[in-house]
Amino acid sequence: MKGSEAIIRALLEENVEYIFGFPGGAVMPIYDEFLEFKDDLRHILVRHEQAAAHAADGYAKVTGRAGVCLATSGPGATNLVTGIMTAYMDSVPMIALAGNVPTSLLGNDAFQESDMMGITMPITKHNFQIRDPNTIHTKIKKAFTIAQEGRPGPVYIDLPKDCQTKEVTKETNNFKIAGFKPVFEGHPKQIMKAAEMILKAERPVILAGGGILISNASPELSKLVEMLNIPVTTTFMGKSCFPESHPLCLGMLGMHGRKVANYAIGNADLIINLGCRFSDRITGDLETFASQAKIIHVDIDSAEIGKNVKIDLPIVGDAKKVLAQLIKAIEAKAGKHKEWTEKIKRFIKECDCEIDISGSPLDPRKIMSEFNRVLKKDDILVTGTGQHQMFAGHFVKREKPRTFLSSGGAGTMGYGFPAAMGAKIAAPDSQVFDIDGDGSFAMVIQELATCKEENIKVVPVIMNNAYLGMVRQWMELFFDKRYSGVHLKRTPDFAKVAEAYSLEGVTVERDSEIAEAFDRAYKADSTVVLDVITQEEANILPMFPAGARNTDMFGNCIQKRGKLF
Ligand SMILES: Cc1ncc(C[n+]2csc(CCOP(=O)(O)OP(=O)(O)O)c2C)c(N)n1
Ligand SMILES: [Mg+2]
Repeated sequence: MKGSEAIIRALLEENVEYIFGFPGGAVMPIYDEFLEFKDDLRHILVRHEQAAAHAADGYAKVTGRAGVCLATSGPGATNLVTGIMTAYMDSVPMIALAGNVPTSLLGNDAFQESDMMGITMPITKHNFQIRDPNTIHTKIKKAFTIAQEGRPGPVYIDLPKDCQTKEVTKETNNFKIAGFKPVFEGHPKQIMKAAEMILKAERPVILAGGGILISNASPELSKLVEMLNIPVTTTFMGKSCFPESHPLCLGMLGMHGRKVANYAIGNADLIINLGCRFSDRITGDLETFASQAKIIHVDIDSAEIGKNVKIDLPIVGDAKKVLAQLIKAIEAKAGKHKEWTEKIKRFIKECDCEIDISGSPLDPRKIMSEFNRVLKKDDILVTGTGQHQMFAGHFVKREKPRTFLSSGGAGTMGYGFPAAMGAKIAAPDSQVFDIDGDGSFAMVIQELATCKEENIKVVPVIMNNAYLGMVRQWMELFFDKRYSGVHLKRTPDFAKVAEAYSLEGVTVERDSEIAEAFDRAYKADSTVVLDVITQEEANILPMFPAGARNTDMFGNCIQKRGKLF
């Protein structure tokens, strides 16, 4: 068997069903082999390699299994880089494969050679170069283990062309990975201490991060909340891990979060962090962050504990396992914190403000209200990066894990549309919406061809404010409204572009047109682009400036700076 066949067989052994890719000289043996395996492995031809990586990311976020993408060497491989980095920042399991020049030419600046091992080193969990076809099976298996186990992340595999064409003669089979031993169970002593701290606390808050989604710990989280009556705030990456209609759900915290979430964190006496890495977008000023609280931090990656915030009780382990241990340790002790919980519940209600706001041009919140009307529990909402992303994080309610996907750590414009394609492949029975910006969508607009030709139905809803809105907002607020390089001026006409790809495009300008357009898109069999013309200079508020205190939120519902309620 040739190396190219061994590569595909190794992928099949890992139950890979889809591969998002774009061909070229250095991967032609693999593309040739696809023809032999077309019933087992579906190759989805994207129109830019970055989209292949984002699609693999979207697929992985929905399934919890590694998404796979493939590119040729040199420019094909470097086009994957943004997608790999995006996955790395959000701990997404991914296998990124790319061809390379034959081993005899490595390091010679041969045609389309790029040092992807060097380039991907800081943006992958690990990378492999396969120089000997006998190691293909072993290295691919190890790559999947590393990508998926413990804290997940992308693994890059470099495939020099001769390892694809040479015969596999004697496969190696040492699958042990030296030094790789994720810890899943929390230390029993730490669990007991945590249980004591939780039962003693008067104003506890659970801070649930993306780790809850990754470890599928939502049922355990709900159980603990029911037992103890503790309010829950989720990070942007944790959105959907706890039902947002729950009376104890505070919603998202942080810079663009809900004021009740920031209030609760600022006034808590105990924070139970489950799988969240205390990013600067949630902490703001570290000196004053959660200044009244003791902090328990549960994380599978010990390197995250104490990295940004001083911790009182660290627990290294998998969120699901640790939650189960905590539940056992606490048993059915009656829920206390009544005074705190009742107060927080009142504030939560106050925070659920009216967002079905009529008027022309359209208020962005009107679109969020429409999403809350249209989206069913299993439907998936993916976003681009910018104001629209934060509007969605703040206002759209999600109830089921893995139904809200976005690029949190990297904030990658262009993530939404291709990630939505990957999500749709992973969950064909769900409707997949991509709430996107006019700037973000334009970066990956060519993927309309992929949707058309591969029969992938997603609904991009472009919040067309004619601006790189988030940057414009910062210029308005922090640079004396000196707008520079942010006006996109409504070019192109997105509905017409959709038509050029033989897809339906609808421009929405008035309140009265929204519901019909959404319903039409919902019912359609193929991709429909909704170009929603919104107010040009609407801001996503309240917010706190970078590095400020959580309680320094301003704007919108906040009457007096520094006083949230
Ligand atoms: C690839 C990339 N380039 C630049 C940025 C910086 N940036 C963050 S938000 C933003 C504006 C996004 O504009 P748009 O997609 O129209 O969304 P809006 O904010 O208007 O909703 C920019 C330029 C980024 N996050 N990603
Ligand atoms: Mg915009």
